[in-house]
Amino acid sequence: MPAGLQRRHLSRAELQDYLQHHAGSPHSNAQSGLLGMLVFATAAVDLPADIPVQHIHMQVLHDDAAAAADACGEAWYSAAGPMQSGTHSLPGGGQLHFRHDADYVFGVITLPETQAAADSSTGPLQHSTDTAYRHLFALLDQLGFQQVYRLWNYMAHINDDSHGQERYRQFNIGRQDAFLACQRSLSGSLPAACALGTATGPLTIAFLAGHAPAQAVENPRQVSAYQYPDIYGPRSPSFARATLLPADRDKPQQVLFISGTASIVGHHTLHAGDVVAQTRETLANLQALVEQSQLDVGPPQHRSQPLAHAPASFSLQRASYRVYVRHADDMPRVKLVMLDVLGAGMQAVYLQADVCRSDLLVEIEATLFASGDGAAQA
Ligand code: 3EB
Repeated sequence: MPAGLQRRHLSRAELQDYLQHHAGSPHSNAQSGLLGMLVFATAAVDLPADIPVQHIHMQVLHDDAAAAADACGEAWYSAAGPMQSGTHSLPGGGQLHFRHDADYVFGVITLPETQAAADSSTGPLQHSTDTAYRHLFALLDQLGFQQVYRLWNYMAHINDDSHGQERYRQFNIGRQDAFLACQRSLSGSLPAACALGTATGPLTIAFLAGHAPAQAVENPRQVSAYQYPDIYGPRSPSFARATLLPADRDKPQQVLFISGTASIVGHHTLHAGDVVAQTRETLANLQALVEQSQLDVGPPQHRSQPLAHAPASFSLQRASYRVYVRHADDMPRVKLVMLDVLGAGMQAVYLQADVCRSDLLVEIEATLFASGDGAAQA
């Protein structure tokens, strides 16, 4: 296996095969390099005993409606020696599963929203989010992995109101409180992230962290999310538009983790009600981010200029995309734009999800490896 971090798309057949062989039993080969997985499926999933799996209750969308009841996933691998797994019980019936080698840690927190806050005006989602993030940061401190590259946040009914506040805004308050309590930066150097709504399921947060310093990348077309004005909620979202994991001697590839990206320019939603125009605007944002990441590579004194001999470059054509579509019926139109802009070779998975502003119809996230071998496609 090549050095460094690897990502692999898992088809429904590969997922079933994997889960059948490993459900409930310890992973047969502790050296296989598997850090953990994300699984998108509306059906129940038999979780393996010692591999962290984030199960997201979302419908996978196809052009062909007959291919309903589907599932897919994404697996993360590293090759830096023996793996170790662990599980912590969290208050309120939650769990934190993690697995790491010498270089990277992947983990999944699942926390039912049953926990009552001491202050009864605070909703359970805000309280659970705060609890989840505090435990996440405590684990990273304990294991000594200080660089968080990517966070995946999923919660039910993201656009519903409760306790006088939209649930996504409650999530943002809980997240920011935990960042503050754990002395984490609220601007500049933040992890890439996504935050999506499901129809059902507990709050679930997956994370990928490591030792190698990553660089946060912001989008020149957008106000940084952590600087959003308070018309979008009393606390701004704590994430960077992307993170860049530079190449080094042991890890010859750069990796670009692009956060959930939508039809937002400045801080405004553009093209309300027009899913095709929103998809095109989102792809323009992704293009701007990839260009910005090339400027951000290299020693600080060169950062305002593209590197003359950057080791490799990212290509939107070779990225792996996850496309969250609010209305399942919109999927074929969104896919046509993706094909039109990116070409027939593009790799994307489409899911039905609620996006965190009710006027957003689509959100796209992407992972890019600067050379071909890190982005093995199934
Ligand atoms: C946006 O640009 C769209 O709260 O972690 C995208 C990615 C979005 C991450 C988060 C939210 C988050 O504001 C929403």
